[in-house]
Amino acid sequence: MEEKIAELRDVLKKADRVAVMTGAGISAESGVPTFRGDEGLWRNYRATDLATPQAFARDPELVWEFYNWRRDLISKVTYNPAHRALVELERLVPDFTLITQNVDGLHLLAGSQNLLEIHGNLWKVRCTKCHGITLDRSPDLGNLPKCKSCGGLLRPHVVWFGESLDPDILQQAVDVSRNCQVMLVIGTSSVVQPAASLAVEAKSAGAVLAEINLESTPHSRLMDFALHGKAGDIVPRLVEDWA
Ligand code: BV8
Ligand code: ZN
Repeated sequence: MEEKIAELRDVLKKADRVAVMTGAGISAESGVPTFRGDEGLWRNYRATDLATPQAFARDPELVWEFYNWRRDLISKVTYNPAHRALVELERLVPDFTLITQNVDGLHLLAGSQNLLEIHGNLWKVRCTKCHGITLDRSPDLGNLPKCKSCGGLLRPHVVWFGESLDPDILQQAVDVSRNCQVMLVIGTSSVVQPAASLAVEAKSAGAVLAEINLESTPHSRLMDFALHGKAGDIVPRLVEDWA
C-alpha cells in the first residue's frame, strides 16, 4: 500500500487540475453514520425510504424527525484528518475542485473553498411555498418548521431520491470531471446516480482515477489506483512531504 500511496502522491504533485468526489465514507470517522451498512438505519428506516418527496408528502413530521435527528448528531461531530487533508491538497494543487455527495457540511467546516455540494446541505432549509433558502445551524428545528417570511412549510435543502440535482451545479461537476487530470473518489459506494457517473466522465476524458474506500465498489475496475482502507489513514499520507 505504501508504494501505491507514494506513486499516487507523485501523480498528484505533477497534476495541475485535480477533482475529488467524496461520499459518506469520508465522514464515517467523524461519527456520521453512512447509508449502507446497518448504521445507515434510523428506527429501522433506511435513508432511502425517508429521503424522498413522497415520504415528505405522506408524513412530513416523520421526515423532519429524521432530519432533526441527523442535524443534532452532526452538530456534535467535527471534521476529521481526511477532510483536513483535502483542504491541504486544495492549497497544493493549482486547479482543485471538491465535489461532495455529503450534506453534512463537514468539508465547509474543515475549510474547503472550491466545493460543489451536489446533493445540497443539511444546514440549509428551503420554503416549500416561497422557495426562500436560509442557512440555519440550530440542531433541532422542531416539528414542521415554518418559513419566517411567508409561513410556508420548510424542507431540508437537500436533493431527495427521485429529485433532480440543481442543473447548474451538476453541469459544473460534469465540466470539472471532464477537465481534470486526476480524480480521487473517496468514501463512496458509487451506487447513487448521477453522482457515480462523474468518475466515468473523468475516466473517458483520460484522467487518472484513484479510489480510496474501505471496500471495493462497482467502480473499482475503472480505477488506476484502488487503495482500500480508512480515508483518515490514507488521504493525509497523500499530502505529506510534498516539498
Ligand atoms: C435522480 C441527500 C431522477 C439526501 C442523497 C436504479 C438504478 C439507477 C438509479 C436509480 C435507480 N432507481 C432510482 C435511481 C435514481 C436514484 C439512485 O441513484 N438510487 C440509487 C439508490 C440506486 N438517484 C436519484 O434519485 C437522484 N435523482 O436520479 O433524479 C430524475 C432524473 C431526471 C429528471 C428528474 C428526476 C438523486 C440522488 C440524490 C439522493 N440524495 N443525499 C440526504 O442525505 O438526506 S444520496 C445520499 O446517499 C448521499 O448523499 C450519498 O450520495 C448516497 C450514499 O452514498 P455514499 O455517499 O456512497 O454512502 P454509502 O454509505 O453508500 O457508502 C459509503 C462508502 O464509504 C462505502 O463504500 C464504505 O465502504 C465506505 N467507507 C465507510 N467508512 C469508510 C469508508 N471509506 C473510507 N474510509 C472510511 N472510514
Ligand atoms: Zn416562505
